[in-house]
Amino acid sequence: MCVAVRDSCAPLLLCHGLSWPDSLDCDRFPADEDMCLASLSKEYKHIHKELPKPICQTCPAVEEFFTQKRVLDVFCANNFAVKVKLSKKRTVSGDQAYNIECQVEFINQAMASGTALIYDDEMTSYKLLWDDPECDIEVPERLLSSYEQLKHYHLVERCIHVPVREGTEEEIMLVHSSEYLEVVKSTQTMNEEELQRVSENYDAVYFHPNTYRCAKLAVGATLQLVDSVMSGKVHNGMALVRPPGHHSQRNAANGFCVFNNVAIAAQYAKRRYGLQRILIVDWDVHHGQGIQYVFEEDPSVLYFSWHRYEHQQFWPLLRESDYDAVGQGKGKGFNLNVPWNKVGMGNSDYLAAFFHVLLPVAFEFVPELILVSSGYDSGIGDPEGQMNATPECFAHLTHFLMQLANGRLCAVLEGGYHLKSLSESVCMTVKTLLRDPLPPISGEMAPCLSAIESIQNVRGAHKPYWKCLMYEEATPLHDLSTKSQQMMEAELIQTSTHPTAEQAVGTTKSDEAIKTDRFLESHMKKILFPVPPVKTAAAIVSKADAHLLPVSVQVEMEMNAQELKTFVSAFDAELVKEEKALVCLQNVLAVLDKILKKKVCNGIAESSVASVSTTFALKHCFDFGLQRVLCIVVGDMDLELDLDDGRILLMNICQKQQTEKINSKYYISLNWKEDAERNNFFCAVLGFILPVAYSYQPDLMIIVIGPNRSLGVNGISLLTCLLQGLAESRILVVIQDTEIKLVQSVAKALSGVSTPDFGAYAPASQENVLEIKRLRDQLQQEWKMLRCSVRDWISGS
Ligand code: X5A
Ligand code: ZN
Repeated sequence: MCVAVRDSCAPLLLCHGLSWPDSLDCDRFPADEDMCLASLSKEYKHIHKELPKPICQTCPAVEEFFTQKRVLDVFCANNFAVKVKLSKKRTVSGDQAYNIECQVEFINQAMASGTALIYDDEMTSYKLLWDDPECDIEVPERLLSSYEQLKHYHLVERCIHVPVREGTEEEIMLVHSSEYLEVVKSTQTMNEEELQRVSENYDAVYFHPNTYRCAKLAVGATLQLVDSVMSGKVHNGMALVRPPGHHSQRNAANGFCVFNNVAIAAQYAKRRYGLQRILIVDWDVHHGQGIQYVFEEDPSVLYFSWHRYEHQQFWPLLRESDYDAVGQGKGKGFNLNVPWNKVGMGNSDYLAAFFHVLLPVAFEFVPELILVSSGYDSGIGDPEGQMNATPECFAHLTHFLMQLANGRLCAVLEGGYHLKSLSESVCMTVKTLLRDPLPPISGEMAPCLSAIESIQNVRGAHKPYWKCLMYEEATPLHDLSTKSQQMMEAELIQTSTHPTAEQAVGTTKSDEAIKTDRFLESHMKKILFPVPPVKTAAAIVSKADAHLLPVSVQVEMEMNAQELKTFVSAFDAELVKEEKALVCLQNVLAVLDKILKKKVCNGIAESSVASVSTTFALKHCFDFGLQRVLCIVVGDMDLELDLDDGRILLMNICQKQQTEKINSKYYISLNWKEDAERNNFFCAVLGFILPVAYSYQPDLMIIVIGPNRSLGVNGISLLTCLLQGLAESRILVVIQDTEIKLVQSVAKALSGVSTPDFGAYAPASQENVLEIKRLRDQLQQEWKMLRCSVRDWISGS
């Protein structure tokens, strides 16, 4: 047995860069069965549940847990565990034999914490040597100022520094041809004239004698990041690299890009770690056509890109950047393009694309790793993008992606040409990777018509490939609101003589840039806030269960009983007499008070009188001066609340039809009929609850979990995790029945110690989808982030 364990695990370990630990090479190899195997005792069962999903897919799957033979104890000390399965197999000769299948899982992956930051100032050692107005925005200061700003916010010291290395020729050739590699290599020794000549062979590219060295470092930095995340050394990380990569192709440099860092990383991760599903999110404002070409026919890499398109009038001017390029052959459905046909897209447009396109598909895809082509030319003030997203928008985008792939996320810099906007956005991304609470997202939460047209068209184009889009309208919109304007502008360009490009650039651009500088200076001061010293507080009925919560959770023990009595008696004299009810109230108010006073971010409280507790909690919130509280009630519970003034938005997720109450702006009843064990809740959270919550912009959220809940632990975790982007993560979860498993999961979700497993994706039933559609029709006029088709928009405008 032991030999079998070693023989099957050692190669696996090796592929994670670890060798078989000497301590396990004991005399008992190859002794009798199970000498060094501890049998599985009851209390280990939950540990098994919490292990991360296997990341090496080349190893045999374990269908069933082999309980008797387990080496967990021994392996724990070595940061990994083995699951073993014994199965009978028949040999050709017909004899019986045993097949032992093992799987190594890293315990430290579940406990890994930390964010890698990869940066080396050597990547600032090349620049444009001649005049070229198209290329002069890609400057070394892009890296320098980003890194400076990270230092300014003390984010560098909070990250784990990982050194860069050169990517090898073999690695580069995972995507590029050897001929092209030789061309790039040859530029090292060229003089300026020769460099200029090579550069002219490509679109929007310049070479410098140091370009080759930096391009190899950019590849190597990206792969170092992938290795750090995949080995469990860190959860996630960011690589600040130059040159960028997403435009470069097998045989060509393009758009400032030399080697395709992210595409190489995806191929590398597939090979080295046997990954079967990688998600690439390209939020750069340009279409990463280079990445699209590499993975067009590959269903194991899902590529998402939004980009300034303007009916193909914007660089790189490609037909295949439109929404109908869905992938080819086996890769159909795995290429998602969201073309922006107008400039000026902002926070709400980007969020809408996430809620209604990327996130539902991504949760259905179940990626094992996320690579972000992290370009910030989609941010405000960028001369290329001309978009409006403010830096905290990238915090929210990052936060959503962190809920996938067990939190394994690698962000790799691409574009971004307004230095201040770029560096603030980089900081917001890194800060979020470090799990700080997010600043509220600014601006009116209402996507524009043109954004919704694009979103509707992508959803339609992908209807055949994704269950979450099954009930979509499939006919594409051809009469886009931007078309006529586009024609007029095209005509103007043809008929009028242009002002010289230089004039236009020289005056307006720098004025614009200075304006953005000033705006961002004050904007960042407004939105950043001190982070409470403790993330999560818990007040539970049975204090004996405290050890079952994540260690970082602060358990609330006492509250001034006299203070509470006075507070309660002013409200309800009867209650003061009931000792048990008082204790429960005490739990809820103790946690809430800490949240309001910013001693903790969020918290959880058990209360057998959840509805009374919630009423009290709400009153306490308003006494404290809060303006908007989002209250989500899961299960059956009657709350007598005054919902007219908009200070409370009450959402009730329950099984039974609430006939007596009708939906209104501030009272929403979501009928969710499904047994709690199925994970079909994704579409409700992404397509309905999140959009409403983001439209409302609460100051605090209370999630109340009552009896007869129609959501399982997974659904509740998902909800808790995703809502944390709002209200500076101020969430109070009140749980009625004392169910330690649920308390544990919620505490885990709130504290962010690790990304909970939301369970396998299950599509929602038609009934459920129709319920969501019905609610969306009813409410999209009030809560505009719900809009995802033009029909919604017209009826609502
Ligand atoms: C990486 C990147 C943009 C090239 C623009 C050329 N490239 N007009 O943002
Ligand atoms: Zn770009």
